[in-house]
Amino acid sequence: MGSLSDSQANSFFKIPTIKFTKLFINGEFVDSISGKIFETIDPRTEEVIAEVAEGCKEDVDLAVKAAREAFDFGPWPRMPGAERARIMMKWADLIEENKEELAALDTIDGGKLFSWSKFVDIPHVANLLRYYAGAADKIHGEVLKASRNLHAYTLMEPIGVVGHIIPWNFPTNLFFAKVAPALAAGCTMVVKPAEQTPLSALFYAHLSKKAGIPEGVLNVITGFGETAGAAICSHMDIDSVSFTGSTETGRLVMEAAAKSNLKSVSLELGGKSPLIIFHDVEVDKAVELALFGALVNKGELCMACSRVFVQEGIYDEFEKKIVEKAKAWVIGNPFDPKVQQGPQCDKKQFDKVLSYIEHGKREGATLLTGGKPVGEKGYFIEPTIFANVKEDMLIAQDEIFGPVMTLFKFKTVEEVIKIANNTKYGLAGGIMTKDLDIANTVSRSIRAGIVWINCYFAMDSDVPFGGYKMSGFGRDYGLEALHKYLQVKSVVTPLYNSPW
Ligand code: TXE
Repeated sequence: MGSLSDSQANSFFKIPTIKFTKLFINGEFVDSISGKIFETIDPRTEEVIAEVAEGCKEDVDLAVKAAREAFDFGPWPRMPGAERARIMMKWADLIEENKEELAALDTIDGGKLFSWSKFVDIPHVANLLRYYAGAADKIHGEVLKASRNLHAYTLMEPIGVVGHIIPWNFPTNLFFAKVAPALAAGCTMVVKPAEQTPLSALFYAHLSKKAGIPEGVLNVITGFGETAGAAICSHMDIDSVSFTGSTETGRLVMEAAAKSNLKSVSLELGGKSPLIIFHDVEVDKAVELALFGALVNKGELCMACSRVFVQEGIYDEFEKKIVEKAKAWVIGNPFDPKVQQGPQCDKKQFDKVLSYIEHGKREGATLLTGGKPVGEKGYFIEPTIFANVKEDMLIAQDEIFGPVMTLFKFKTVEEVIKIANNTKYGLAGGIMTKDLDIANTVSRSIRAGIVWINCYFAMDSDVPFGGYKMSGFGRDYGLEALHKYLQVKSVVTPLYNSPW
């Protein structure tokens, strides 16, 4: 149990006492077997928020055992879909009832804007639960018109025990992007939140019990990637792993799956997404959208438009206006409703972003604004914009994952498509134009899992999301995600008087 010191409390919000810091296994909060704990740090202040149980391989084994029992013998996979839906809906209601406290946990743990967590993320995940609850009693196969006098049909069955590995940039959204469809499918699961942001996942586990999710169905193991995360990926009794994180770790996840029981894997990895702005748009609108797409969640967003391409006719005006706006961007305490950008999630990310900024300067890109840390304490970084960026520079190729935008000037449609696709990633892309033909041509040409036209980062429960190329494979959201947690069984019987 931990609580925030007075220095961490602030005038905008009374920060709640941290109630849940233990592992959640088989419906109970328990210490880790080793008794080990780790500290979770407030990125606003660099102070310790709480000590959290550190789960390792042995704890993962226990959690998987509980999930396996619940899958093989428990009620969850066997219950009518409508009953699973009822419980999921109840969970959604409980989440909304506790939205202030939950939002505060993500803000102190990860530096997210409190208002965004409270008014965007939490209502969104409650609706995501309801969306998948609505699907839980509509999971069915097909009757097949088989030849050779056979009657054949398919059953859609839950894939089994699943492992979910969650990153720290969207601890709430990504928890439910994985847990909600898996629950609807009838799976049981072990979730490992990121070590930087373990607190809200434990609160969600508590509410899941209150909602009536049976013991063993949802287990949460807080801990580190190299131990608890790796144990999930190589576990012989986990049937599928859904991972969101870095491309490097994604490789390790796949490797561990291949070397253990060939569990199925889905990976949602990094990005270096382009936003392409054509000269027929209103410049002020384009500036707003580009800043939003690049700086939302302090740039800790896998689909951030970290590369912005502007057509030459409006480039100069765009550059001038975006620099003015970026300079006026409000950085500070994420509980303050006026603040637009809180701290980076942790010291590692803070250092990573600053080192890319230094690299960009050394590579010869022009630093138009930003580039420096803000304040004495906490992991705050100025919104940073580089111009005169060459497409092969590191800052144009690597995922920086911070408030850093690279700006490019282009002339033709053909030219911009080529440069926009010159990346190993393929997560998202954006286009701004009033020209329908251009919008349709460019959206088909961008090699990415989602393309936004005249908007950016517009997510919806029903819209699948995931990567092309080294941004991964498999989709979260939409009915696509439900299918990750299902497998097809074909059932075949002979017809009367057939040769069988
Ligand atoms: O990621 P990791 P990190 C990108 C972003 C960021 C970089 C590094 O560019 O700067 O990755 O972040 C767990 N087996 N993204 O180091 O390591 C880990 O505990 C199993 C993009 O934090 O991928 C955490 O729960 N699991 C991204 C999760 O993986 C392991 C979001 C993510 O951590 C593991 C986050 C292992 N061997 C980072 N090692 C996005 N796509 O949104 C670590 N983990």
